[in-house]
Amino acid sequence: MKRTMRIMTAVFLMLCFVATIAVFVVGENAPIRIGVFIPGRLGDSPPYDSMTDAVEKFALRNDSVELVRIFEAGFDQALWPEMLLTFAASGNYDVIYTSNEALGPLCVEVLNQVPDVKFIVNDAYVVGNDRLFTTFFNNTQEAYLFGYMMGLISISNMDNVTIDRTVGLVYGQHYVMMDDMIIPGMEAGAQAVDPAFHLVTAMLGNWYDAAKAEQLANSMADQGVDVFGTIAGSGNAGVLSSAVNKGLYVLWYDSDGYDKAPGTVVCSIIKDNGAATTKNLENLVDGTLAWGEPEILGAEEGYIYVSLRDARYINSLPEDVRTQFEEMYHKVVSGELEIIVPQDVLDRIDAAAHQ
Ligand code: RBF
Repeated sequence: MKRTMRIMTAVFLMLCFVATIAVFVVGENAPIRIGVFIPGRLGDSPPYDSMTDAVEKFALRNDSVELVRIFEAGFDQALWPEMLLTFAASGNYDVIYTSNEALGPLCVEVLNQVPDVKFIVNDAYVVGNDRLFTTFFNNTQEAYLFGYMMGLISISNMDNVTIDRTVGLVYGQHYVMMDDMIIPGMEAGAQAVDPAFHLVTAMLGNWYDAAKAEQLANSMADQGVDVFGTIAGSGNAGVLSSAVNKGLYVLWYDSDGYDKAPGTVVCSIIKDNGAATTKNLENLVDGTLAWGEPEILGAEEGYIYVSLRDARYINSLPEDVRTQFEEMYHKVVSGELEIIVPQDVLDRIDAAAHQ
């Protein structure tokens, strides 16, 4: 009898031990392993930098995720499909976080080949894949606010502005969001100040050549451009130096750029990639991320904004410019002036992932 009891106790203890190990190894407490795939380089690309910062911070304060690796794929886009496939197929990640419109279709291709991985992609829009979540921002709205501020500065009494109704944008490459949202949105914003405004654009052809970007900005200045936008990754530095040398102005797209060139960068229109990334990770951990159902975030939801109380903004711009801008800004934030993402644009971005 005593012996039977001892055997039963031993078996019971062993079962407890095995169960504990099992919970520890494969149980609910195993952290979600995250990989970050940067289609480009970190350091000068606002959407990638803010996304990565947010993932890093989230992983630091949250035991339920583990940031395994941040991989910079570099600027040769021909290599991205193979790099993304290898990254995903390594088996090291449960969820891969990445960004930009071109990555939506690339992730779908990888999902068809690698069964156990999921993707979250900022700045992309793909409907209906239950292992893919995309967050899209209302860039038409952001660009409209940007263009409106460009126009106001260009007709202001600030130093060195020209009489031409001309503002300029240097951008990295063609893609749907650039061609059908950012460029037309920016021009519409400037034309809301004065219909005579014209947005001069120049494509850099890559996301890194600052010397070429400077030349492009210089020749724009020769055409009467006095306010620049620059959406060119590491190329942005070239636009900045052109504007600094000529005493002209730059508005910063997506992130806080005032300190890059005080007095030259006179306004930053923020797109809060970091907040969106944090929210997505919270939903991932809670199990509430709406896989397959893209979301669109804009100024009404607080994801596109200008810090109106920032001393660097206040000190960089005359009061009348700020007053006029803020009137328009409040209309956009409150939804009184509705600037929506055209459905045909969304459909085209989505369609690229379903070919
Ligand atoms: N934006 C950057 O700031 N740096 C980049 O290296 C960069 N590479 C891009 C590559 C492709 C193929 C595409 C479609 C977009 C890229 N963007 C890049 C643009 C980015 O996704 C976003 O549209 C802009 O930064 C405006 O928010």
